[in-house]
Amino acid sequence: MKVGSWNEWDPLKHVVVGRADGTMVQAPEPAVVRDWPEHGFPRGTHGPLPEEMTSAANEQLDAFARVLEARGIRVDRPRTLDFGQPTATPEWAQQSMFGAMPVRDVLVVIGNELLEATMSFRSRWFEYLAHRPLIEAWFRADPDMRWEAAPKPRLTDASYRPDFWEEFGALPFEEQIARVRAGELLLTEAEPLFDAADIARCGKDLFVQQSLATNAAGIRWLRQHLPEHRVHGVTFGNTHPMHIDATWVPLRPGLVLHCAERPAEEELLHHLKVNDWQVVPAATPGRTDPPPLSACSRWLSMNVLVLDPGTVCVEASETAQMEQLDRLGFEVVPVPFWDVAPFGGGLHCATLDVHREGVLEDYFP
Ligand code: ABU
Repeated sequence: MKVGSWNEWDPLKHVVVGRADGTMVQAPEPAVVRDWPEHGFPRGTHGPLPEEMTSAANEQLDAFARVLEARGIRVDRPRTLDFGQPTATPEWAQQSMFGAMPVRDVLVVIGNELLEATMSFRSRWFEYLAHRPLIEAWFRADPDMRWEAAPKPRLTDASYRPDFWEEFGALPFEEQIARVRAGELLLTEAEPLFDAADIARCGKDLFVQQSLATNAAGIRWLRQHLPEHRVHGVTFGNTHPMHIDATWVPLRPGLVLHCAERPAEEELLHHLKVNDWQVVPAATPGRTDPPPLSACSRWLSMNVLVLDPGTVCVEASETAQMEQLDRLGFEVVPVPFWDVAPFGGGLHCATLDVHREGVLEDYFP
């Protein structure tokens, strides 16, 4: 048993695969406004995702776990909690939690360190508890594991721009993008906030997206916490940035898959180019619509899980994405996963790599 992973592509030995049970359409909170009347959740309502959707998602999650185990990869699963229960801190109360499917959002392994993210939604404040029994067991089993948790945020109203959703939604596209580039989105800079899924790991270099879940103070905290790394704060031309792993996906040394609809900053592209990295625009997704009951986009098509530098798991219906990765020299493992998408994401979102073989390398010397 070893906790250790430096990047997104070294040979995967141990992974967590999330669970769909009890996932909620969250109750309203400053960070979250849901309005899905066509699926039975008009604005202001909340509740569990339908039972038949949950069963279908769990079947695909279980099947994915079996695919990984058949390749000799150890798979752990989180526990589920009663995500429908109200929660509170001394400073706020929230009518529901969220779920335990997108493990990637909550936790990240950097070297031998397991780091719990701050999270930035009140409904996700306690989500780490779904994973704590696993983390405790790893800590007992691996004497070299470091266990860190970023400062637990207060998430008072001071952490959110008031009326953000109404005001931002009314802006023209170009102005929305300018706000994204300036880091003037939902979150204020009152305290460090980040979701772990905004981090893409490339050895010594960590690319961290400033987003609706991650602020500049969160990126600064990561930079100070990881002094041996180069932590790059990055933005993309995406009006609703939320997690980097359907936008900027390192596949192996020298190769990043990039969502061309969400252009990267010139500075980031230059950084890769001078180090001979190739930035490849991802294939157009097969689907035209986002998943139901979800804040994710159709670009989950590129939310792949790399098993080793030559092997990648891709959602089984995304044929263009599979063909592109095949042409790039990968063995492609098709994994049916679209029924999981409403529960918070794709194959990368649903997982946490606990152990990948390999050592810290500098890919951008
Ligand atoms: N949470 C990962 C997916 C984000 C997106 O669809 O862009």
